[in-house]
Amino acid sequence: MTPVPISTDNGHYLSSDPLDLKALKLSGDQDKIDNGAHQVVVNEDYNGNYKFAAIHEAQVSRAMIKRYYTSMYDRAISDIVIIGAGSAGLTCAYELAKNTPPSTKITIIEAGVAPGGGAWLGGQLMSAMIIRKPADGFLTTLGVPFTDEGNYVVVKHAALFTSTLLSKVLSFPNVTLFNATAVEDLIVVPDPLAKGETEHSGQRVAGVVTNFTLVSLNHGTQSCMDPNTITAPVIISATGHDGPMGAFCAKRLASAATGWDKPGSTKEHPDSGRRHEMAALDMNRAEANVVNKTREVYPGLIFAGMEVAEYEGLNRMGPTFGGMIASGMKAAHEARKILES
Ligand code: 48N
Repeated sequence: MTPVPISTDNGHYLSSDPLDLKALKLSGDQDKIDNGAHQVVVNEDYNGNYKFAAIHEAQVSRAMIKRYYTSMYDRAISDIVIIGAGSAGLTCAYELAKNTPPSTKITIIEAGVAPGGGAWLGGQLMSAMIIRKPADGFLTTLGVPFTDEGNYVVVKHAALFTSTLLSKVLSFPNVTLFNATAVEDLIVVPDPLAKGETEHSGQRVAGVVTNFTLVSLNHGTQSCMDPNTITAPVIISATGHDGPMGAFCAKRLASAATGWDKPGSTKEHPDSGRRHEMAALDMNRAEANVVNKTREVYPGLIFAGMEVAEYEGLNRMGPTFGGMIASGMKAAHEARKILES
């Protein structure tokens, strides 16, 4: 094969192989590099001669950039946004993905690099996860093994539940997860037809304002780190009760959309008597109340999981997760009712 002269900064590089990666690099023939035109010689030899397929650094960067920003572009308008990838948010995502048309764009925004929230461990950093019946049915649906103790079941390690749920949720083609991404505000638009529980409706939550979490946590150090937006007719906020941004929408709704006192005040709302702090632990009251109070509390905004306890001032339940699963389920059903109305 006649050598292919490639002009370079310091003279010519002659290569007789047009698929020679160095030649392609020097020629800057990026398309050829990107589509792997160069030779793929691999050797899975663990005796000192292991060979990976050759690659150009640009291929790695472009493979990530293309997918991530295509997703961001595509999900700028979503059908459902779920804020928080903890046990409630992930259960909700699973239930929605399973029961809505595959074209439904379900977008999960998770502030942590690692999704999963508080469900990687049981209580007090102990590993077993306790789930009270009848929420154990969801474990059977997922195929998570457990020990039956009569009125409750035990998953040997909470990470077994969380990792299984995560893998199932991310396997749905219409579910997109943006982790290390925080919701740092809500989009609230006037909507004269919106009727809600508070006298301040006539507005609708119509989307979320996002930023990379590290940016959201550092607004005080830099100015103008402007965020991104994702619009959707239904937002499900399952941001838990602790962590740097826990109970995000409960606090935001209290401070911005309804003019209530700052969250954490014990002053009760004049109409609904709600407080914005979680009450003391009581497993038997807490789990059923969180489930029963999971609903659209503001036009376009559904609370799920411990954020319900924060918003309603309910008891907390400590390290038992059946309420999170059932709340996630109920939030999914509430969201479908809105979408189908
Ligand atoms: O696990 P969490 O914190 O929240 P839930 O409601 O899914 O489950 C709560 C459960 O783990 C308990 O707290 C148990 C039952 N204990 C109760 C008790 O009495 O102590 O997941 C929330 C997720 C986390 O991964 C956060 O990183 C994320 O939400 N998050 C956010 N993501 C995006 N934007 C935000 N602003 C934001 N805030 C929190």
